[in-house]
Amino acid sequence: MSRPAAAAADRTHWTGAEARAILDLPFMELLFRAQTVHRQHFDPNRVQLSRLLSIKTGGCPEDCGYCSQSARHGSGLSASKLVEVERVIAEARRARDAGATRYCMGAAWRSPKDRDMDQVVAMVEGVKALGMETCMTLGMLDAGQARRLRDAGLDYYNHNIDTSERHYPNVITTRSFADRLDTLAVVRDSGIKVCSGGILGLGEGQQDRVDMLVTLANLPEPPDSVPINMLIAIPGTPMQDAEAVDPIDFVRTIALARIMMPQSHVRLSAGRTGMSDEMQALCFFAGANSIFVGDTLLTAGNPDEDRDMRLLSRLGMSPMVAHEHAPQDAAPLPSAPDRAAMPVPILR
Ligand code: SAM
Ligand code: DTB
Ligand code: SF4
Repeated sequence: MSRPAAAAADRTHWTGAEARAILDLPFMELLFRAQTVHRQHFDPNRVQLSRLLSIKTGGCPEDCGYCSQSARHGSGLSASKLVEVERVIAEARRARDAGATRYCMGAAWRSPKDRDMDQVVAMVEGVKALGMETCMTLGMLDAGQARRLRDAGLDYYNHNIDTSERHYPNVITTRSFADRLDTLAVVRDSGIKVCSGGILGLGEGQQDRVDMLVTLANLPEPPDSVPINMLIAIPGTPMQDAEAVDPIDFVRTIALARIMMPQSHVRLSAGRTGMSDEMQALCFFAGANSIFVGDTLLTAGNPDEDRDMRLLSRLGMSPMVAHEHAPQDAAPLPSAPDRAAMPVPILR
């Protein structure tokens, strides 16, 4: 590969072979290129903090092989009802006061029912009024539902493609890869920003990881946010015994995502409890610039706040402010000695 990183960053159409050649570069070369691209678009010392809340847990009719919330698997999770709007807003306020700038609400649905839309819209309006960025992940959407969410002020909609088109049927059979792309088009066309990524550790090969990123990067517009999850193997699901991902391969995939989608927030998403601090630091160096904070994701665990804040402080990294997207949006960074004395945000 002789193409300089900057030229690679300008690509809007990728082939699997081109992307694979980058993934397979010597590790130091790959990370140097990813960090170079990262610095052209973001402040490398800033990380975006999102908080997740499950607004409707369990009992999902879909069969996603990794998920604790599918009614078709034996994870033992019981189903609960849609959470009250007031509780969601109170939780979001606590998250905001503790430093999170984006609030992501997830429901274990194939798609929202029209009867649930008023409640969901009220959640978006309420969280938005707190000054936070809002994100929802509710399954498949139709155009009318997307319009309602947009009109309520929803900033992002998360809908993952999860893996490559080739590997997808080995993981999910109740909705197709094309269904996922259709929902992404509905979201994009409505004007809501797209958050879409996938999971590593579903038994896929390296080329599946590459092809998943090729699909995302070649969308009419790359997603604004790209969550890269490491499988949390849930007992009772078909993926309970899946082979763990090699940490170096995980970091390589983050670097490739950064190079292929230079302007997107790449989120080091589920699975951080299984990562060392050093692995997470490498992921940040490879271009990850967003994490979920708080000790619970939707149903599974996440590192506790103290560990995360210690890690960010040790790395001299500080949280982005809401709606911060580019280096010019960032407040000036404190100098190194000041950074040592920097207050660590308390996340509850
Ligand atoms: N039901 C909605 C949907 O699937 O579109 C929204 C919630 S779903 C839990 C959101 C995403 O979380 C999934 O697409 C998947 O990528 C990720 N996820 C779910 N379970 C996971 C697990 N055990 N490990 C890693 N990521 C997971
Ligand atoms: C995403 O890609 N990861 C988040 C968010 N989007 C909604 C969800 C992770 C879920 C991890 C498993 C659980 O908590 O049940
Ligand atoms: Fe349902 Fe979403 Fe879990 Fe799939 S990932 S089973 S759609 S909650």
